[in-house]
Amino acid sequence: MIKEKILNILNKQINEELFSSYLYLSMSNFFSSQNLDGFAKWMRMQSQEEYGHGMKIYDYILQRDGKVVLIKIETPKAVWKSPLEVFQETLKHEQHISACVNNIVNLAIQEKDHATTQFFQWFVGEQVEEEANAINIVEKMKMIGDNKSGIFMLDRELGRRQ
Ligand code: OFO
Repeated sequence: MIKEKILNILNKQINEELFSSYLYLSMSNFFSSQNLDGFAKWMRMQSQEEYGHGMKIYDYILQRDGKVVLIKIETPKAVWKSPLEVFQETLKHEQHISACVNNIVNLAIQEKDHATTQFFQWFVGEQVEEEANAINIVEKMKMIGDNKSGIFMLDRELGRRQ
């Protein structure tokens, strides 16, 4: 049986992942309103990925015979100053998620919950990738600056995400 402390932090993490999904959907919506369809597609796919992360934890709790508790998802921000600001916030948000994942692993180790420690290794690896993707886009956007054709090309590149 999963310990209550672990169960609570896992339920909180479902909420974090679903909020991430909601935040990225809001960013996608913002990009659509700016006619940046490639960025919008990238963010929409990211939103779906985050939903998947939440459900991965959801299924894990059920597997461990725990109780899933769904809590209120906050309203995400809807307007940003520039595409660069959107991706800078994405990076900041992913760094926050990495800290949440590390806290879960720390607690699982402390509570000698080997199953949760092992299960969360996937998330540890995923966060390295998520942060690297955001850094990569932020750096490209800084290089491009206000150059419209650069933004157009990056929009096209990100729109190719499958
Ligand atoms: Fe972006 O990795 Fe989940 O939250």
